[in-house]
Amino acid sequence: MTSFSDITGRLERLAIEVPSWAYGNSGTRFKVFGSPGTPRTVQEKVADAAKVHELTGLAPTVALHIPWDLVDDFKELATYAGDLGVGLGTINSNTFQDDDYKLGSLTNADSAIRAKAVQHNLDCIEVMGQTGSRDLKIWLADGTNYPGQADMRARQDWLAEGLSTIYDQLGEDQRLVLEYKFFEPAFYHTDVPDWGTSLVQCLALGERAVVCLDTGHHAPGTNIEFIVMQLLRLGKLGSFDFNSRFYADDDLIVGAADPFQLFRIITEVVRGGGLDDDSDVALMLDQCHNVEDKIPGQIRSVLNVQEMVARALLLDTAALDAARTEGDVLAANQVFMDAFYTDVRADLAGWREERGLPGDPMAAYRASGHQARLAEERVGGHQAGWN
Ligand code: LRH
Ligand code: MN
Ligand code: MN
Repeated sequence: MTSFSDITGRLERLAIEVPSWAYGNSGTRFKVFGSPGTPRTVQEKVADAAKVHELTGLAPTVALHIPWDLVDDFKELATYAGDLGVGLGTINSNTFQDDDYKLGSLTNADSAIRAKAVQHNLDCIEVMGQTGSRDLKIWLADGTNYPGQADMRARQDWLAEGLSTIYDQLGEDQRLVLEYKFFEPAFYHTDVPDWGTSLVQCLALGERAVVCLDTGHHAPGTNIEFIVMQLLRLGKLGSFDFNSRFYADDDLIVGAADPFQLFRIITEVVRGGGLDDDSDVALMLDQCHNVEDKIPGQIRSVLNVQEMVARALLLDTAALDAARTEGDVLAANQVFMDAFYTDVRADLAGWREERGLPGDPMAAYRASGHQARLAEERVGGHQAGWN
């Protein structure tokens, strides 16, 4: 049996990257509700991310989205972040908000638009040089709405071509991380709809091209932990975009909709070595907080991941192996469920306090009055990306 004290070493090393865009106002196509205290600049988003790290010790880096988070001097931004106790992480390349990309970016039939999309990614690599980021994350909104609209096959070839030009410009320690999503904004076909497509494109590129698995990007009922297992087995799982969903790409707080699914996923991460010291798997959040306050929304999220990691680490793997070897289906399932149902909250609270952190970061944030101060100081915050 593993006890809580056996797993604190691994918990100590747990790091969850937070997205800059989680701190901006966001919403649906029906309404974006502004909330008091919303960041007005990239610096303020970074400061909010730093607050999450200060109270949890879990979120040492913040991911940027370019051009949403464009600044004149990224080195200066990195120094600013460092002074607040956090680093700049993954650079997300955005080729979905420019009119030119209406019919696709890296897969557009127009070679001039493809070249523009490639150039944007090369610009992102420049940014990575200044921020010291390891990962360039590419998610494409590319796809079509109607059968016959485009040549799907040609678009795969253009995609391969564009990605390879980008990949060639990466530094030796940098990676290209290709994210997939089964639909939206395109509703008929999407150019990188699934892990298979992402994987084959990455395999063609080389070792430093890896897949990003966003938990909200699958059809309902998909066994996501199987995909996690397979990508880890192949050494091709680059990163996670964690969030949770009831319907499609809801981007709700990770672990909120289906904690058991999160447990199953993290169990496979542990099994596949994704939390080992030498692992390159990056754990990130990709969420929006449409109706709740954003900083505590992010605090809740990283705590949810931490809790589920603790439960997964407590899984009695010896008992599980024994039950499996004996073919005892029910015993194996019971061992698994016992770990899932283990309440680790008190242990985690005590352990946080030992390390000088608030035992209950949510309560600490509430009591700090920080949110009210931000609301007073910051007037005119805007939607994620409107910088
Ligand atoms: C696409 C996505 C992708 C983007 C982010 C804003 O749905 O998950 O990761 O970069 O949302
Ligand atoms: Mn994502
Ligand atoms: Mn998404």
